[in-house]
Amino acid sequence: MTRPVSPLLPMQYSDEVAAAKARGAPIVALESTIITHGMPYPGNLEMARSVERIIREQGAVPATIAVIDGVLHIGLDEARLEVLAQTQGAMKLSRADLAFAIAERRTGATTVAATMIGAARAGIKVFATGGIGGVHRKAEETFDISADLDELSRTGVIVVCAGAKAILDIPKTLEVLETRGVPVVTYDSPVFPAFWSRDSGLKSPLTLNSPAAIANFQTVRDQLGVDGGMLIANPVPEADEIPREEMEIYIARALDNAERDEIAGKSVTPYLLDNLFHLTDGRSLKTNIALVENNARLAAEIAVALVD
Ligand code: PSU
Ligand code: MN
Repeated sequence: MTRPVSPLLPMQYSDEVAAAKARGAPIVALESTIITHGMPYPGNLEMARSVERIIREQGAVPATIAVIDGVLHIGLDEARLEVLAQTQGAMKLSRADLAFAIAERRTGATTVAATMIGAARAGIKVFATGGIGGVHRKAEETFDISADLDELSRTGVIVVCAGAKAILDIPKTLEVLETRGVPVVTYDSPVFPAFWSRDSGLKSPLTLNSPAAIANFQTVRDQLGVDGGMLIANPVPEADEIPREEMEIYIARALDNAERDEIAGKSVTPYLLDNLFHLTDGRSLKTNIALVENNARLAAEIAVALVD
C-alpha cells in the first residue's frame, strides 16, 4: 500500500516513509541506478536490502527513489524493490529526463542527480550512495561531465558517498565541485577517498570527525542562506579496501575497452562499471557493497543528528 502525495505530480510515499514524515523521523534517501545499472543481480538486491536494514538499525527510515510506470516512488516496498532489481531496460534518469519518464509513464532508475531532486521534493535532507558521477578522463575532448555535479551545486541535499571512482578524473572533479561552491567533506580522514580505495592521493578540501559536526555545518549553511548540496566522502573500511595501484590496472583496461567499443554519453558509466565487475572476477562487487553499507550507516547517523 502506498499513498498518493500530490494530485498534480504522480508521486507516492511508501507507508513506512509516509509514517516517518508524519512524526518528523529521520529519513535517508537511496538511489536506484546503483541497483539497475551499477551492480548485477542478485548482488544488487542483496545490497539494496542490507542498506535499508542498516538505516533502520540506526533509527532512521530508508527511502529508495525510482520511477515505476510513471510514478515517482519515495520509498519502495519489498515487492517493488525485488522487481526493480530484475528489471531489464529501465531508463537511467538524471535532471534532463526525470520528468520525461513520469510524463511518458516509463520506468526508470534515478541517478544521484535525479535522486537529489526527488529527495528535495519529498523534504528529505540526507542521501546515501556508492560513488558520484564526475568529470570523466579526457573530458577536455568529450565534454563528459556528470550532471551530478551541477545538481550538488543547486539542490540542498547532503550526499554521502565513498569518493569518486578512478574511472573519473578525480582532480578535475574536485575542481568543478569547488567552482560550483559544493563543500566536499571527508569523514574522519584528511585524504579524499577513491571508492574501492581509502586514498585517492589527493587532500580532502574539508574534514569532519562526527555526524553531529556535519549536521552542525549544514545548520550554519542554512543560517547563512547558502543553498545547494554538500558532498560527504566516507572512506571504505580498511578490511574491504582494494589498493589503488591494483584497481588502476583494471581501470586502464576498462577505459581501453570503452574507447574500442566507442561508448559515449549515458552509457559510459554503466559500461565501465560492468567491465570492472568482470575484469575483477566480481571481487569489486564485495567492496562495492561494503562501502555502500558503510555510507548508509553514516547517512543515517547524520539524519538522526539533524533532527536532534
Ligand atoms: N558511480 C559509481 N557507481 C554508480 C554510479 C556512478 O561508482 O552506480 C551511477 C550513479 O547513479 C551516478 C551515475 O549518479 O552513475 C552517474 O552517471 P553519469 O556519469 O552518466 O552522470
Ligand atoms: Mn556522462
